[in-house]
Amino acid sequence: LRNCRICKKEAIVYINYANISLCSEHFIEFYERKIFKILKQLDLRNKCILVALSGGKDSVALLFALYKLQAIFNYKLKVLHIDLGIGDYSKRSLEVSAKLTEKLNIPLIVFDLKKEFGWSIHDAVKIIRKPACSICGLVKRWVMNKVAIENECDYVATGHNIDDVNTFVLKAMLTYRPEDIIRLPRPILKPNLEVKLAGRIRPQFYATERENLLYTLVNGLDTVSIECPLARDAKSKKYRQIWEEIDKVNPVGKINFVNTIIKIIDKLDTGEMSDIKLCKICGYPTYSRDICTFCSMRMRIDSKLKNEES
Ligand code: Q46
Ligand code: ZN
Ligand code: ZN
Repeated sequence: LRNCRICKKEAIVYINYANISLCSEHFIEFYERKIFKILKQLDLRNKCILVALSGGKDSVALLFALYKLQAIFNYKLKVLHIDLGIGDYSKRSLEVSAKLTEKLNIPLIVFDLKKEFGWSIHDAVKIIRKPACSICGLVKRWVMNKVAIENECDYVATGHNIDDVNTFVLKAMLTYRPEDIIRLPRPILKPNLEVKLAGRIRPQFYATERENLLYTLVNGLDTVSIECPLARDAKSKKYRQIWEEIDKVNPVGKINFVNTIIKIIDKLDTGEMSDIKLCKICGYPTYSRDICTFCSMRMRIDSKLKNEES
């Protein structure tokens, strides 16, 4: 590590793709600038952003950065924590989320799956034969959108980082899932309130996992360090390791990779959004079907649980 490129003090990090060393103060500035660049594409004055806070490093860093940038953009912040009911992992996640929001003095909305639906993710994975994370992801997306609409929030902000995005794309390519790539999460998705669809922002789209972690450390923020016991996607971990290798060869590769994909899919008109309807059961958006994927799954879980009772 050399000295900070900007102030010449002792550096705490070397950012390989930009070839700069930074001290903690200038790292914070560098990191928040990335978030700023995404947010400035929108007019956020008097808009409400619902931050999805899990208590992990990504979402903790996200909330703290959005809290600091609030003065520049003048948005309102609300925070949602979804209690997934996954044992100690969920208990600790709730604790961390409650402590952080209390410190920042932002009200916390807790959505407890067991209380709201009568089942947790832990219960759902025993019933639905799909990978835990795909069930969990589906539930979280539905809940985030519903809570945002009910609380008059224009956007949901989530803590995806560039490593998540690249791993997702690489996996989709190598397992031949072009439809996943076409639906690639973007840094910004505008709201469509007519069909009760809140917008999405992923302010850390170009931040690495390591930068998110470092941002929580330099700001002295507590995060959940236990791993979710249902995360069994060993393949994704391996794909992540491939990225580490690529990173050694070409540090700008991650950014170029995702930007290449975005450029290509922006040229395709998939017409998907025009096919949007309201689900006959929950009244939230669904693509092409009458009943949304969340409600179909919920019905399956409910009927299975009912059968077990009787
Ligand atoms: S909580 Fe849910 Fe994650 Fe656990 S089951 Fe997978 S998606 S790993 S962020
Ligand atoms: Zn410095
Ligand atoms: Zn529905």
